[in-house]
Amino acid sequence: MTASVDPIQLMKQEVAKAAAARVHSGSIVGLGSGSTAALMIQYLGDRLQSGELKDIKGVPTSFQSSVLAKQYGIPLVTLDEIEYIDIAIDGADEVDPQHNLIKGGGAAHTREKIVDALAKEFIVVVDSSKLVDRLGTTFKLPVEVIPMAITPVARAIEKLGGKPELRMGVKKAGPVITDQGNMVLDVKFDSIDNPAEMEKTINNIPGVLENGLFVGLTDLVLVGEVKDGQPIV
Ligand code: ABF
Repeated sequence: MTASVDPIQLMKQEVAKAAAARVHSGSIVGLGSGSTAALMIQYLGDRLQSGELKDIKGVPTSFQSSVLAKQYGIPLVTLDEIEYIDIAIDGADEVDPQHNLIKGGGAAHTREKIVDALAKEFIVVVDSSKLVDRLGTTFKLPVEVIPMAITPVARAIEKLGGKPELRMGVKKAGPVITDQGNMVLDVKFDSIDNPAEMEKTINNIPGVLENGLFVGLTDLVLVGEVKDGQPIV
């Protein structure tokens, strides 16, 4: 009996492979988070192992991506040791027609934004379900908040028209805690008409560390889809 392979998983693999193929020897690479970026890290490791790719260094966007990089033999550097990042490859939760993003489904958007914004080339890897006409339609906006400020920040967000919910962890045993030791509010807005303005307005609330709107940062979006049971990029 042949085990059937999930076409969505196959498609993620194809997108991740296409992105990893764009990395050149000698590059400093921002290593994104999430399941698609995880596959990309694995393919970078494969290319290093086969000798096709040499001398790359990774800058992780999360604890998850640093663990994977170590597992697949990608040497890591910190931002204190480098002057620039050549290319960053990361996933997203929503992508609008201008290639603005909502990120943060994995609560890693603060580090992701630092790394992705420093890259000369920022490539986003998604499946076609992430493409939306307007940000905020299918996904709530993640906002990382310093714990002592969670209540005033939630009130300030309600005044902006948002409905914040504290993100809870597995089995709702407690709140999700980010790599920085903070909490996440997931905010439903009726619509995010001006993502650039919303990004700044939310980040201006005292106690907010970073929100998941990534505006004007994306250079290329690689989109995977499944057509007639076959994955394509
Ligand atoms: C990270 O992983 C996040 O910013 C985004 O929330 C998520 C996307 O994950 P996946 O590729 O698993 O859909 O990039």
